[in-house]
Amino acid sequence: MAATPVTLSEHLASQRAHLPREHASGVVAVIGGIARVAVVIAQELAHAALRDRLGSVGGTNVSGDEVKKLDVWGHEAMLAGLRASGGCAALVSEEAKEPVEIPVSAGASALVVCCDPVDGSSNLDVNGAVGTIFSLRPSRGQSPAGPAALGRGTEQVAAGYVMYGPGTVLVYTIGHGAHGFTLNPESGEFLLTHPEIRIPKRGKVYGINEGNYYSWHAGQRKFVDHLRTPDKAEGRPYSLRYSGAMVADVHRTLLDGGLFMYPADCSDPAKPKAKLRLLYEVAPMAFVVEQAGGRASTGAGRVLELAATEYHQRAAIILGSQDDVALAEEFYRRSS
Ligand code: AFP
Repeated sequence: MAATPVTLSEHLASQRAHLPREHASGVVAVIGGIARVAVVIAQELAHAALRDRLGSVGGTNVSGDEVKKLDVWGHEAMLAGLRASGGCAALVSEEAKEPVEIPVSAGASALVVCCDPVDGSSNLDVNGAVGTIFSLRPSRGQSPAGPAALGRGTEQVAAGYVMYGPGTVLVYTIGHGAHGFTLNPESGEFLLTHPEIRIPKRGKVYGINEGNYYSWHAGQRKFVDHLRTPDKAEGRPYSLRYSGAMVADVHRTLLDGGLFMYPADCSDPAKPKAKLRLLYEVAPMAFVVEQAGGRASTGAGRVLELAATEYHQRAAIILGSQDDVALAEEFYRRSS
C-alpha cells in the first residue's frame, strides 16, 4: 500500500524545531495562509477567461509594468489571506508603492512578507505559466513594520514560490532545505512530492531573454556564446528554455539544473539597469536555490549579501547549478 502523503501543514509542523522560537508560529501561520490563497489563485486562473478576468486594468504599477486585472485581484487576495493568518505585520507587494501595514498582527514575533502575488502576468492572456513568490522577514516589533523588509537577503526567515502550471506546485524553505508540494485539486491540500530538492551540480539548459543580448555586460555575452558553442566532450551546446515567468524558469532549473539569468542592461556601463525586483523576486529565489545546493549571483557576488534600501529595488541575477553559476562569474571576472 502506498504511504500516506505528507501534507504541507504536517511538514511545516515537523520543521518548527529548525526555526528561531520567536518566529516559529508566525512562519507556520503565514506559509499556511499563503498556501490557502494559492489554492484560490489557482482556481481563479483556471476560470479567468470565463469570468472576464483576463486583460489589463489600463495602468502601470510602481515598477512601470502593465497592470493586469489578475495582478490587482491577486494582491487583494494575498492581503486578505495574510491578514487572516495573524502572523503578518506588513506586506510589501509588487502592486503597492508603500508597504501595507497590518497593525492587528504586529508584535515582536510578527513577520513582514514581501510578495509578488501574480508574477509573470504578461503570460496570463496566452494561458502561460505564472507564479507567486514570497519572502518572510522578521518585523523585529517595529512600528510601522514595513521598513523591516529592507536589509540583506540573509535576513530572510523563509521564502518560496507557487507555480501555476499544468499542476500547482509550492516550494518553500525555512533555511533547512527546499521542499516541494503539489496541490491535490480535489482535497485542496498541498502534498509533499519533492522532498529535499537537490539541484544537479551542473546542467544542460540555460534560460535568459536573448533578445537583450546587445545590452548585456561583455562577460554575460561571452558566457552565453560559450554555452552555445558546440563541444561534445564538455556537454555543449546547452539548450535554451525561457518562459517569461521567473517562477517557471526557476522551477525547471531547480529540478533539472542549469541556469536562469536576468542580467542588467549595461547599455550605459556607468548605470547598469536590472529588471527583476530584489525583495520579492531575486532574494527569495536565491534563498530557495541555495537551500537546494545551488548558487545565486549578481555576476559579481552572492545575491543574498545584497542589501535592499528601497522596496522596489531591482537586481541582476544568475542562479542555478553550482558549477554553471561559478563559470558565469568567471566570465564576468575575465571581462571586467
Ligand atoms: P511580468 O510579471 O510583468 O510579466 O514580469 C515577469 C518577470 O518579472 C519575471 O517573472 C520574468 O522572468 C521576467 O519578468 C520576464 O521579463 P522579459 O519579458 O523582459 O523577458
